[in-house]
Amino acid sequence: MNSHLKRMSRFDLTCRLVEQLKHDEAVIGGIGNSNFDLWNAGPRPQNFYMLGSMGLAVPIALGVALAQPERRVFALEGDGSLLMQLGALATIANLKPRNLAIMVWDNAMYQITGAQPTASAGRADFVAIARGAGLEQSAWAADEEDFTALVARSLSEDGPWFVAAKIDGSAPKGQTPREPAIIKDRFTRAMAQKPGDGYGGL
Ligand SMILES: Cc1ncc(C[n+]2csc(CCOP(=O)(O)OP(=O)(O)O)c2C)c(N)n1
Repeated sequence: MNSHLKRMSRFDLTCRLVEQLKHDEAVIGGIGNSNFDLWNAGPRPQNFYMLGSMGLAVPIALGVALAQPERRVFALEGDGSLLMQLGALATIANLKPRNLAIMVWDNAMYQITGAQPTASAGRADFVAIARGAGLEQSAWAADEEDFTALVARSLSEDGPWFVAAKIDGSAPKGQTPREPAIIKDRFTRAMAQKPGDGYGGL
């Protein structure tokens, strides 16, 4: 099991990811805390903030990765939200988008709606699930340094990647402004810019 893993801060890990981005990488933040901490790590037009439904960060990221194979794409998703859409992992394993990386924040609860326990508070192990779906490059981040190293690998080596991190119960400091039309417009305009000069992606 994974009880030995360090519980980390979602915001700290999100900052570690964002700091390693070069410019054009797309980052899709899942509903609630996942996209709030992505916003708090520093707004970028290449970020998409999912405001309404659980389970959509990974499918949206898959769509972007397939549409733009030259762009690196990250999905940041909470454990409860990933559980809503586990089938996406099997789809991704079969499609093998080499530019896609999935980061799962496992706090073992539906934190934002009142900390109800998720299946990973019991026996579910997300890395075992991802491997079983066919995602071979799947790993738990043991600590912050390990997470940083896994992000570096997911930026430089072919995916698809699946990285899960045990996180603590700290709440985001602020929330993403509730401006869905602006978020969509800004993101689609950013995606219309092809990865260009200085892009250190694929
Ligand atoms: C399809 C769907 N079901 C239920 C909700 C209500 N809801 C919004 S966020 C949330 C919990 C999200 O849990 P998780 O993804 O683990 O993130 P956390 O809050 O723990 O950061 C729930 C139940 C929703 N928005 N969409």
